[in-house]
Amino acid sequence: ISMDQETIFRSKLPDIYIPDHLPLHSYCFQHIQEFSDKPCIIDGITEKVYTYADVELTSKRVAVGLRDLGIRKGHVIMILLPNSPEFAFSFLGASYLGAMSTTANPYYTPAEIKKQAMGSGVRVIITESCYVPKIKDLEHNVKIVVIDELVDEHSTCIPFSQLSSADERKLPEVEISPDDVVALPYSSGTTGLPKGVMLTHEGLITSVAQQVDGENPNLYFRSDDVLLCVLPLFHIYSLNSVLLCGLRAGSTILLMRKFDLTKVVELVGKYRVTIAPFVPPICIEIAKNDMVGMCNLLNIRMVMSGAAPMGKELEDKLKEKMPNAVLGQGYGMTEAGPVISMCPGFAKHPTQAKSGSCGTIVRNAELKVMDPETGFSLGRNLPGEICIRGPQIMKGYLNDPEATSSTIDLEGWLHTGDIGYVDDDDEVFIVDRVKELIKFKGFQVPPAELESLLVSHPCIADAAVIPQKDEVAGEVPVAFVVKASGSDITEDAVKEFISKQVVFYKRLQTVYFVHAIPKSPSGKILRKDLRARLSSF
Ligand code: AYL
Repeated sequence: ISMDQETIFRSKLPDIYIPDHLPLHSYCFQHIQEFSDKPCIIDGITEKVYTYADVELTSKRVAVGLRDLGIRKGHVIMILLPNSPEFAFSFLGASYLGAMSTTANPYYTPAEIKKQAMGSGVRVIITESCYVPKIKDLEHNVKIVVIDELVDEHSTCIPFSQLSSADERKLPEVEISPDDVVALPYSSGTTGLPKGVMLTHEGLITSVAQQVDGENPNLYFRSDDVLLCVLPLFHIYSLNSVLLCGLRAGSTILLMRKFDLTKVVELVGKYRVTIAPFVPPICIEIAKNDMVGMCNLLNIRMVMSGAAPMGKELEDKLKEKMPNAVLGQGYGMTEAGPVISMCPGFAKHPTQAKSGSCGTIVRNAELKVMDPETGFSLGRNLPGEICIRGPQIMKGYLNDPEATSSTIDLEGWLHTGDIGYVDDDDEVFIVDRVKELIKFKGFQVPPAELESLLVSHPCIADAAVIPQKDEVAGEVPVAFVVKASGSDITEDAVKEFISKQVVFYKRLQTVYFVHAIPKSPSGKILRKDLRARLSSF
């Protein structure tokens, strides 16, 4: 392959200085003197307000508290929480120690939590008492901290207040290198089961800086902005683009536990929310709801959508409804650090983006579009696999060098498994996905996980899971199943077998019984054939 044929796309905005030598918490609080008495986190339920000074101090105390529980540099804690101030304190507390946080959905089933906890070697789980029954059998290996203090007297759980009341003066000096891992979200990437994605201090600082730093930030958050944090912090979109970017910019972060349009309207009015990071299904709900219009959402100046595709039609419809706001998309992938491109309309000196576009590539990074057939890079307007390179991408998958090397090539390009193109105005458009991943409302549904559960059933000989388009969720998983000989298992039995073992959004929508799963000579499921079959039904 001749190198001079490579077409590499870069941001039109100049590269910026990034203080990537700092630990992540120091970077987030670097300018704290400018806003230490300002509200940093508001709990939308309790209405409790934490200033920047409060958040920094409590995070340090939690660091000391975690250390008292035995957490040291390189150790892993699991944050199994809905959006709550304790989520932020725990994440930052672990960072102070040079420890890592793996974040998980509290709605996960015991089996899903266990896989992630064991796989990442978790020592402490921070959760709410209602989720303790799900993790009871991990108790020999992990310490359980609960944030709501409803601990009964026989409980071995540790109240969070024990951590948050520790003496911050005992915070140890920890030597943290930019290459140390600080966050360990789980993602299935382009293939297989969920894996620990190693995001380092340098990587996350770079990603946040690519968004909110510099003379002309691509994502212009100001210290007088109020960010609505309704997307779950256990997912990298909210953790990075809302919490970490918000902290760096000195904005106020308003926490909500779950999406409820009435409550959103109430809080947006009450706290004068200016920035609303959403996913497409939320945009659909707002666009469709006749009760909610611009008068309810008047202060919002920026509506962000990401984590799943948003079509031009939906974008146009929502723009009509919220003429005061700039509406645009971010595009990313957990492994990419996560942000790859961002709407230029969000910049301090904005430029217009087209409806349906995912914005332009972030600064201090390189993007190429690779022809999946030939491996050559493609020029403008030609769709191929989006590849991204830069210091923000993951260090690799935890304990999985093979999956790492099939995702990041020898030249440092991370292959996203997304098909897209860059147009004449440098805007990125995603048109298809070649990887296995299914996205239900932006949540990951890894087909390999469901397939391995399916074939573990004695009545199932073989199985394949693929996405089916869905108007509300974007995509839902459906299964093709080959019955074991002599078995008369029903569709409902298969569905129930799965739903008992997985979080709600991984449940099978439909089961199609077939005689064989189409496979390549090497045994790989021919998902394209199945997708074609699905669209012919
Ligand atoms: P993961 N349009 C189309 N597909 C998208 C988009 C988008 N705007 N964003 C993400 N995807 C798909 O790891 C795409 O297939 O991270 C991508 O490879 O759960 C996959 O979702 C990655 O899924 C932001 C904005 C983070 C977005 C993100 C990405 C988080 C999703 C921060 O500000």
